[in-house]
Amino acid sequence: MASSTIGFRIERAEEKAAPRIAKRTLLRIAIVVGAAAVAASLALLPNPAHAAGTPVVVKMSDKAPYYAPDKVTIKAGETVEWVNNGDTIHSVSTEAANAQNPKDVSLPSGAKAFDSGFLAPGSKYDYTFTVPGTYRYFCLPHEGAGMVGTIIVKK
Ligand SMILES: [Cu+2]
Repeated sequence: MASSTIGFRIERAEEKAAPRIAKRTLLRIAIVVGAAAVAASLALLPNPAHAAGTPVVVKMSDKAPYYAPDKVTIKAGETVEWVNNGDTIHSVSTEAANAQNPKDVSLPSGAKAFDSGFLAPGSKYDYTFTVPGTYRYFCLPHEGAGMVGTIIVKK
């Protein structure tokens, strides 16, 4: 009596588990297919930097121009992606408290400061700008060397 109850429970558990695994597998396939479709569509675009939904890329390097381009104009809601192409750490910061020169930082009123933290060579930092205005930012280790940039966000 007791053992048949246990057996029944195990059977029920297996029945429940089976469709869950199948759904997960389907989800994984969908993600892979979706990612492949996105990659294929990006490859076909003539200027991915300004295509909807793709970030504008600013390359960071160890010598001037440290941020390339150092001045970028985007629309509100667009994303900028900083990519560290150098051999040393870099960062992106609008934290006035961390700047050596207050002129190297500016934020439109209502915008919150952001800071990437230290980015190792090869790593990236994305920030989506929602508040229009002019943003001046700097690299924490290299502000003194002139590693500063500007993002202008239009409405
Ligand atoms: Cu730097």
